[in-house]
Amino acid sequence: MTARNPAEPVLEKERAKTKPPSLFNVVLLNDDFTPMEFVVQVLQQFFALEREAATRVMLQVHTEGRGVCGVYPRDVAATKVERVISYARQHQHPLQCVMEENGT
Ligand code: TYC
Repeated sequence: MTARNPAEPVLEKERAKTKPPSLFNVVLLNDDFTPMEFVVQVLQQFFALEREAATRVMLQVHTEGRGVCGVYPRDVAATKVERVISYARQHQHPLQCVMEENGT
């Protein structure tokens, strides 16, 4: 290797500082009390799912304990979680909804 000329400036590659914004899964959790029909309506109303898709997600949550309702940027996901929980509480149901970073 030839030694570099110490009089010559060294230009180092700058690290990219901007990552694409993270996406978040909005996840519905199972419980023993919220009626299935209420969950289906929540999935239709807040996640724009057709009745069939909403029923599939509801049944997945019911049997497996949790299910992804949708994938959104951070702010949108946080608002969905807030609205779903607030709506469920207004109707006296313990339905739980959380967001988690989507690794992919
Ligand atoms: N396990 C509830 C029942 O048997 C139904 C349910 C499904 C509740 C999905 C919450 O996120 C949920 N009535």
